[in-house]
Amino acid sequence: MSIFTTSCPRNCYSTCSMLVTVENNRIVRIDAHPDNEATQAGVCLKGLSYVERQASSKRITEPMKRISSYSSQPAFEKISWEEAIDLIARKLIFLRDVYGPQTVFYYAASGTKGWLNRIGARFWRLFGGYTGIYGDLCWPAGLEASRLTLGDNKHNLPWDIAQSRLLIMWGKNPAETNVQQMRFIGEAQSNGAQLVVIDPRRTETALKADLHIQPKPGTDGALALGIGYILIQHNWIDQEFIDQNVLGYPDYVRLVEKYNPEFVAETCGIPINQIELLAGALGSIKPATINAGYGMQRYTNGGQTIRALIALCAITGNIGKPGSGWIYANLQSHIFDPVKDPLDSYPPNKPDGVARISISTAKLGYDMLSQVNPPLQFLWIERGNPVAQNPETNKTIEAIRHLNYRVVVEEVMTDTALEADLILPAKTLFEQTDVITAYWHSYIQVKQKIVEQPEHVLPETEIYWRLALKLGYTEAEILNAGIPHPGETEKLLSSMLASMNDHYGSSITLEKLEAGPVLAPTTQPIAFEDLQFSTPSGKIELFSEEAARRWNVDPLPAWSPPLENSVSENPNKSRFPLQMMTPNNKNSIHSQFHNLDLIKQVDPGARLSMNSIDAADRKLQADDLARVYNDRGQIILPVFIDDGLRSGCVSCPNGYWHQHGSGVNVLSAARETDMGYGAAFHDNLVQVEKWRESRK
Ligand SMILES: Nc1nc2c(c(=O)[nH]1)N[C@H]1C(S)=C(S)[C@@H](COP(=O)(O)OP(=O)(O)OC[C@H]3O[C@@H](n4cnc5c(=O)[nH]c(N)nc54)[C@H](O)[C@@H]3O)O[C@H]1N2
Ligand SMILES: Nc1nc2c(c(=O)[nH]1)N[C@H]1C(S)=C(S)[C@@H](COP(=O)(O)OP(=O)(O)OC[C@H]3O[C@@H](n4cnc5c(=O)[nH]c(N)nc54)[C@H](O)[C@@H]3O)O[C@H]1N2
Ligand SMILES: [Mo]
Repeated sequence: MSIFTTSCPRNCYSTCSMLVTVENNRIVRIDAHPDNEATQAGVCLKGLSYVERQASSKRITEPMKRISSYSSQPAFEKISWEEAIDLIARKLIFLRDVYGPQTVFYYAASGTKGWLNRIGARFWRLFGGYTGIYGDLCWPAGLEASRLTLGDNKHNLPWDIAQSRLLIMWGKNPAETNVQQMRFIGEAQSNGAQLVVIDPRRTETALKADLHIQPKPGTDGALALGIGYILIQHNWIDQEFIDQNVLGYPDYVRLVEKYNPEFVAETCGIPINQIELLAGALGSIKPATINAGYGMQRYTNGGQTIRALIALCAITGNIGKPGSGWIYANLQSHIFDPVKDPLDSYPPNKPDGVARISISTAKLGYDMLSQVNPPLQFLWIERGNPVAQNPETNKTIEAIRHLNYRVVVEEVMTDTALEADLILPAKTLFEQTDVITAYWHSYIQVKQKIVEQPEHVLPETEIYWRLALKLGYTEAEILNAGIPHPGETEKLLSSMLASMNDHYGSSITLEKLEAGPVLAPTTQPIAFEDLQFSTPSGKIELFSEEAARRWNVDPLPAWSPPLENSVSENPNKSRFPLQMMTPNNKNSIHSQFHNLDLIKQVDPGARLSMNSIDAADRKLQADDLARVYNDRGQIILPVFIDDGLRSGCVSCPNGYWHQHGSGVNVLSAARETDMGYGAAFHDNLVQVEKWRESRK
């Protein structure tokens, strides 16, 4: 029996450090690592379920070739790695000769973190070029809004909020999505802090709040400007902080003039007294922290909304001090970026035709189909499940089926794997050593190889190595492209750590990380304590010329209604009157985990949450099956009556599988956010009707 330090590489705030017990090449126990101050209290149920996940018979452990056509039930047969690599190489050479290398579409998403993820793009670059994606499904509108306003995406270390006296969880639901944070929220509350939650749903987090405000979805920007109006009217602002650190305050004052409480109450659909209560709290309680989640920026006005929220921290002087600040994303551990390897820089859309073409991840299906020069013929997917997770599933499937050949590297038979011609088995987190960073705390961590993988599983790095050899490249050429020899991936990680150490004067080695997590060397425990903002003006920019230039938005954080929303003038509003939200779920990380027995025991499965008023209007009762539809598609879900949900909204978590009929992205639109090229998932109007009565 041995115990190893490792970390959870899922795309999740917490990015827990773990101690994992291994017996006879089996994972038998998972514990929290005591040295990570953010996650030492315990791992979540998903983390515990790795014991089952690692040994699961549902895992794909050999290359599998499709033997059925698309019109029949998908069927696959096992083939050897030699056959698989040979098949791929022949396809690639032929298609590159006929169409050029960009006929290959390389799609990778957020299934796992790790520095070795970059090897994929290096391989396709060696190949001569490829088509890739731009944008991100997750958080980019808010990242860009924070960068434009503050210069950097960073915040105080997680435990600092225990010192806060006023905590505003704005569109964030840590009780489900960042459970480790609840400990520090609890500490703050025991110290007397007030907790405000702003969310159209009465979430598990909202149940703990002193004040829960439920605005109409997509109206938070107006609410923030309305709070600004009251703060200014009562002079509850920090004039000295503003004079020294804020650009564009007089313009902001003019902007908020029309956001009087009556207008804001009407726009957001909330009582005036709640607006006044929140403004009163923010104007009088210090220090205060505003923590925004990522759900709220998945609208066509998401970036501007986030800018309007940060402005509240700026005008009240709640930045750069303990217990205060703006929490969105903490990229202080992403410190390899400034020392970026030249092998990873890639000139996008180079006109000579031997480079990368980029298409939008938010508009994936449409953009895939519209490529003509060259048309896309070959798809390689790893660490992603676009059929389930990208907007407009029916379009995504149409585009995937339109191709000539599809390779999917996967652990399990996902919706996307079911579309493949060839499935290659993927490693798990316990089967290859890598280094990972986080976006909530700022620890650098190792994710260790602690078990031998099943005989026919290869990590992506080795798949690429073998494929490159088969394509006829010499070992020297492959190494030169930055693709490590299969036995030398750890050497590559060590050399990356060494160049990082050179840059920062630090001394982080793999051996050190094997003992426990290490805070990134330049971590500022209190972000912006030095009041240095790397914006064009060097100040916090409420007025941002760059925002206007880059994204064609108002240079001020003005509010406008989202495109497909109950508050906008949308021609389809009468046909589709309900706003559909598709938040994240405690028991899964997007499309991962809920196929496991341990998780099934606690997870209720996909269901449509609905207010009883909206349900009664449609003669729906609990457990009835409802048809949820719009012009993009339909899904059938059991009804869950939830009077904590704002009337006019319905909700079902994303991540459930399309193959079970529960994929919510059948309904969402392939549409970008106002900045950052994110996906506006929640700009989504639907109608609901009875499909069948409950048989319970
Ligand atoms: N409607 C709606 N849709 C959403 C969202 C929403 O709020 N609403 N949220 C969006 C957000 S925030 C995100 S981040 C995305 C997430 O969407 P994706 O990035 O697609 O993430 P996952 O579903 O977590 O994982 C994708 C796959 O990676 C596989 N995988 C895990 N580890 C490895 C590995 O080491 N190698 C390989 N080859 N595969 C691996 C998993 O088995 C899984 O099937 O979804 C987005 N989709
Ligand atoms: N258990 C678990 N943890 C996760 C993940 C997971 O899938 N499962 N995913 C990880 C990832 S990749 C991400 S991006 C994060 C996301 O973490 P969060 O941002 O906390 O999660 P979301 O569920 O996307 O959105 C948070 C809340 O925003 C609310 N919301 C939606 N629209 C609006 C609006 O217009 N206004 C307001 N005020 N609120 C609104 C939703 O009701 C939801 O409760 O979580 C990470 N952690
Ligand atoms: Mo995400």
